Amino acid sequence: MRRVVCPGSYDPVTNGHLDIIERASKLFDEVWVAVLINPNKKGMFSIEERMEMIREITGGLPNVRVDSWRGLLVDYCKNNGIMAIAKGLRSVSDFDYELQMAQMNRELSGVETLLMSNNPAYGFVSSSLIKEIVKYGGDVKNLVPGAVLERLKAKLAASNS
Ligand code: COD
Repeated sequence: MRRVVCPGSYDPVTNGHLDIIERASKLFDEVWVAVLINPNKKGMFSIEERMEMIREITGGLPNVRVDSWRGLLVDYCKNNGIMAIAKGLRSVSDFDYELQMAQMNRELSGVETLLMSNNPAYGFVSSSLIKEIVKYGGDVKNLVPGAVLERLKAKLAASNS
């Protein structure tokens, strides 16, 4: 069983994330999408909301499951028999950061990291930019799945009421 993890904050999941998850699902028997909990960072969406959105948009991918984890990613991999970490690369600055994490994770546990070139259509997409644009009334409908767009609009409406 070849099992890979796609880890992230996913606050919220974007089309860029989804592209990586879909492509990983064609390469591995199982893809575990893990929402990593960072106790020092309060997000826009709760961990449960993030997981629900990912579940909704990956419902058509039978070998994808969604989970959350607080702690080191390498411990999550060890506990769950995960052989590799799949990440997307958008830019040179992503590369510097991702390479450092890949090397550290390999040093800590031997787990391999697969750095996948991103879909250029989403090379400029990040969860933080999406949230900022939505906050100021911008249109992100081509950049996030429909289910995520609805949740973003609901959050905006709630914060304005
Ligand atoms: N196109 C393609 N890929 C993308 C895009 C896009 N537009 N946007 C993001 N991605 C990919 C990137 O590979 C990114 O790594 C991943 O999706 C997740 O992105 P985010 O923004 O949701 O999440 P990050 O970058 O905040 O996630 C960082 C982790 C949570 C993975 C990292 O901090 C971690 O592993 N934390 C656990 C604690 C730990 O083990 N720390 C030691 C690390 S060495």
